[in-house]
Amino acid sequence: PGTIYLEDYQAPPYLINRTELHFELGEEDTIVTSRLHLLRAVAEDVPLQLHGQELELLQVSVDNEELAEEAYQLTDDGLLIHQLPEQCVLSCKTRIRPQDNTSLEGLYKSHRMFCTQCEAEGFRKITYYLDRPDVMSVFTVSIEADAKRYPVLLSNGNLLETKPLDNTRHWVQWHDPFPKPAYLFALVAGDLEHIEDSFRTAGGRDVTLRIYVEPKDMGKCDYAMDALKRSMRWDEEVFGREYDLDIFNIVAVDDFNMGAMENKSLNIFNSSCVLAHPDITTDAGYQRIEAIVAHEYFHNWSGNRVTCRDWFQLSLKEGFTVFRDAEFSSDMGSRTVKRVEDVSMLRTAQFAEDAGPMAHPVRPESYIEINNFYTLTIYEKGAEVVRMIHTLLGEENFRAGSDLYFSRHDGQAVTCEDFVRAMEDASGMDLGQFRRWYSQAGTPILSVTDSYDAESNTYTLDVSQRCPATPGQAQKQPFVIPLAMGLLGDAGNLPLTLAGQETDHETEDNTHKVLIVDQERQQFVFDDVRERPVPSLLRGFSAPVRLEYDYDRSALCQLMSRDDDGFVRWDSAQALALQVITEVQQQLSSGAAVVIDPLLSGAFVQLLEDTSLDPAMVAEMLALPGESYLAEQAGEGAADVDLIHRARAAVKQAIGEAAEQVLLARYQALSSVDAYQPSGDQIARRALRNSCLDYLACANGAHLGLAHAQFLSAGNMTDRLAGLRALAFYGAANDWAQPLADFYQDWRHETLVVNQWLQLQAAMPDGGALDRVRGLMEHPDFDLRNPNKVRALIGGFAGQNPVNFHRTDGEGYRLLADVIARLNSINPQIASRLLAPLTKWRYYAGRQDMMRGELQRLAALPELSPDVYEVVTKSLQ
Ligand code: HT7
Ligand code: ZN
Repeated sequence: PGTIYLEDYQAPPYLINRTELHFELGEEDTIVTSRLHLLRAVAEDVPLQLHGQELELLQVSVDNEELAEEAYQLTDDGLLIHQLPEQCVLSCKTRIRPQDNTSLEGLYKSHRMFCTQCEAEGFRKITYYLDRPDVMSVFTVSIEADAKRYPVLLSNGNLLETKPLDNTRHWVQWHDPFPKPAYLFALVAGDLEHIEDSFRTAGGRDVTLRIYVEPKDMGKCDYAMDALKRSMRWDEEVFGREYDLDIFNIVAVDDFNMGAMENKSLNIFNSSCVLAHPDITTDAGYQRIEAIVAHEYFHNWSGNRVTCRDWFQLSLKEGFTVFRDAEFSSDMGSRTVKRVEDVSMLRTAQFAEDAGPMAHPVRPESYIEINNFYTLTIYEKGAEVVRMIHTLLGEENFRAGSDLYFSRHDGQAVTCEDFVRAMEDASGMDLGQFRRWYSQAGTPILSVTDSYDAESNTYTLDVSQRCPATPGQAQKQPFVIPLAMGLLGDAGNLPLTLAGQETDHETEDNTHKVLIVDQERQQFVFDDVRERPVPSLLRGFSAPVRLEYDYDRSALCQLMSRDDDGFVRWDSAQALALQVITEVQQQLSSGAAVVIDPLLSGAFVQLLEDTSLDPAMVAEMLALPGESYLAEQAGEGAADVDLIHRARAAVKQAIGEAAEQVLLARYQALSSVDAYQPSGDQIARRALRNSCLDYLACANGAHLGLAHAQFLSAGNMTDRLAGLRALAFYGAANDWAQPLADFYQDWRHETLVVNQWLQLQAAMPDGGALDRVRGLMEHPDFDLRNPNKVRALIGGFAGQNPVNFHRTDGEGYRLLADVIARLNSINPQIASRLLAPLTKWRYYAGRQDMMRGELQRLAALPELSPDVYEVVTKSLQ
């Protein structure tokens, strides 16, 4: 497969002003007839190269005249047509087989339902087209199908007409007045039911809202509907964005490659990201649904009204929309907790991506398969880049920039550069050097040292930045890094006066500053500092960088308990735990006696004793850094999975023992008899209670009884699963075998719960995990063609069970590679995503050859999909 380069971008030679599609849905095949209203956009007569994949061409005509065979050519990736008039209607009739489409791209069947997924390049599997985001067209779509099997026929925009055809079939027509690229096209046909609600926009438009599901799921739509209405109101209030059509539909589908898709007015969702009920959905599940419903809705402006010129600009819509959905979630719940969750994920997974073989800038310069670039870098780091612009410009200027971006580019397909320019133009700020965040890959390292002069009362921060080399980028230029900070003194945060700068008495908060680090080395001197402070650095995680500052443990404890910034309090707890776990690793590997610093358990006891603190925040602070994060922190060639596991478990056990009384007290006090609500307050209480249970069960087998009792009596899925997980992680087989079997019996009719059951068993650290996973692959509820099941069982094993995935006999790697080899032809997108844990081979001491060996085995397979080929070959370089 070939590489595509950003620098080769050329505007399309033809436009498609209008697109008419007709679908004849059948049980054997589907016939698609297109009428494309073409206009040549260049002076000279160039042939038209339409994209097309896995299509059977039945007929092609221009202005109603069937084309002779020599007038066109079928090529490897589409249809080439010579000598077209400057303006014409090109019509193609093609046959496709959605029933056989296991890639879940284009038109496919999920159970008895037809549905589409066109982003990024799936439309070309439906008909011949200019399948690129800068070709925007007004779509009119008619669908005919058997009326009994498919009573509901949906597409984008407004329903124009519906009529019965003969005694078994019916016909509908939809029209979307907004020009859109093909990747936003959608079609759904099935025997679906829906709930309905309405929303009045700020401008007075009444919008009908519907959520379509299979009849069995009708009781699980209400939460998503409420989340949708909250999102619509929030986008009006915070970004001034109103919905623009009279109808907004969501459809839930069981077989889906990702979370959801923002097709214009017809969002299609993975059922796991929309269906909710207290019996089957955990608190985390509810929060995820709210965030994803919001994310897809927000795309109506950031993605649909203003879209991407080409796929190198993907972060233009994804980074901005993730930033928007994170702001929404922060406003709906706790801002600090949301920030902590996002940063924790970014530092564990995106930093690893940035340090690995697939590292790429937020705006990549080349790719082989675009599906491989729906990454944490594009989404999460892209959102961090937008967040930094927000920090640099301030709330008001940022909103002005966003307004200008939307008004200037409404109806256009644009670039990241256009976004940054709108921000500059609205604020008057120069973001010239800041643009490097879009073009340079890798995570910058911000190194800070300090000194205090008690005579002159000056405190100096020496800051330097560097960024490791990434594939194709050996040298990096300095980034613009907003470094939010404060100084902690004995009685709290100190007032800040930067030498040479007037003190701004106007600002309410003179204990917080954002320093702009834009050179390799810089010095910041603070005057009038009356005591040696502890620096509170990178507040709110103001930039996606690795911070190096040599904190001693007592400084970390001070920040943890007293700093004004919630993120720094959490981060200090993480840093303290990291230091202690690393020390225990060293003790274990040298054979020295294991001594676990009581400072950590003491600090955690203090946190637990303080009932004035937000329980959700306490739960976050008690969460020890995960094993993947610890491996990432160890660095290349230095991660010893077994040692990490043992050290982390020992520290956890020590905390559980030292804090036993307060853990028990809080566990009891936080119990609730209230009816389940996914409210912030209840979620926070359950989070802390289950974190207490986790420590207790880890520390002392006697507390497994608590876990078992909770499992049996829980009135909601969060508590039930937390009880089961504690038994499964800390008990012996006779503690968990029966509860796991009972759980399956109770919930086997709920696919989404069965997936949780698969995932839990895949992640259990006991020595039987590999055989159990192999066994579960044969379970009637496992299906290699369903991405949710593959993610739960195989993804759960490779991503959440480090000790078993990294078995010394290499069997864990073999299992993963075997599955990838099978999925390569079934669903290349999922196959390629599953590869991620193998690509991290450089980290793992003593395992590198085995991991590479599996990658080499995959590389040698015949007929490797471009998706898998790209990741495997780049990982082996
Ligand atoms: N814009 C969408 C990205 C996407 C996708 C979604 C579902 C299936 C396959 C997909 N390929 C790309 C989802 C989003 O970011 O909102
Ligand atoms: Zn998105």
